[in-house]
Amino acid sequence: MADDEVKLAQSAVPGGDTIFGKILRKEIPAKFVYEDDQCVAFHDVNPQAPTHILVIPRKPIPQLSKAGDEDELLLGHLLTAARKVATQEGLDKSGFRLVINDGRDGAQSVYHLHIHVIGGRQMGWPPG
Ligand code: TR5
Repeated sequence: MADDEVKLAQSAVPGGDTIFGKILRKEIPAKFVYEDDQCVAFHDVNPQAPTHILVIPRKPIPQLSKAGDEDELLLGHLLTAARKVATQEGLDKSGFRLVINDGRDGAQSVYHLHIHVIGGRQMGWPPG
């Protein structure tokens, strides 16, 4: 992750409406590569790999640690949607990575839960 993205994440404040809320309400144009009644997926504006797509729930859960037990089915649904997106993008053949950043130490910069679907190149480990 780039240093400026970490700085952005350190200054990001949880709570309130987010840029992803505006995308969901179509106040900001975004081409959805996948959508259903519970979530949408669109390209990350600052891709970290040849394919970098974000899957977000329509329900405005700010971060994974703030999800409730009642969100169990939705969380499973998001993982299923991420799998469908990865397959749709042809990533299932060589593999891919899913990432959920949570809070400051997790370098979360947008406080609307999202799964990063990243692929198209060899990933490294450990993550930065
Ligand atoms: O750091 P976290 O896990 O919170 O990830 C937030 C992601 O949102 C980053 O990878 C950003 O590049 C991405 N992002 C930020 C904006 C944005 C976006 N992806 C698509 N479209 C975006 N718009 C229109 N505006 C952003 N500020």
